[in-house]
Amino acid sequence: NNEQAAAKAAAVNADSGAPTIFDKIINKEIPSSIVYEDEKVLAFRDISPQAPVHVLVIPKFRDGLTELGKVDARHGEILGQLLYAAKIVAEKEGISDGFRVVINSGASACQSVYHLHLHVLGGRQMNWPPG
Ligand code: IU
Repeated sequence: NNEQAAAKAAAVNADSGAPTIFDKIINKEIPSSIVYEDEKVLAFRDISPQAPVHVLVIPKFRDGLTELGKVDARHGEILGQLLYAAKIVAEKEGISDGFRVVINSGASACQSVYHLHLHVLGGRQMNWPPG
């Protein structure tokens, strides 16, 4: 089924430390629909949206930020900046009244790109529990 296929794909892509496609998006070598950008953070529309609004928020400098399960104390400031950027994105997208922020960390959470990212989802009723 879909869930198993996603889990398998995530496992295959498990963190190798290699650069990811997000570096190309940051460097604008690959076009993306940017929603918000500052010195340290980039937010762009997910290529495969799971809700009317589905934006990814990423650090511009990965610097060990491959997955949430591997960050350490020195990443505290950027982690806060990413979360704050998610709030700005929600405001810009007009979903401040209700939205969800998701971080998939590791293969069993179906992480597929090993450059830390927050999913900002909204524009429809979100359900609980997530899959
Ligand atoms: P995940 O949490 O690692 O599974 O999320 C990765 C997301 O990156 C996923 O929602 C993809 O649709 C999205 N994405 C993208 O927006 N552009 C790309 O070029 C690639 C993945 I590769």
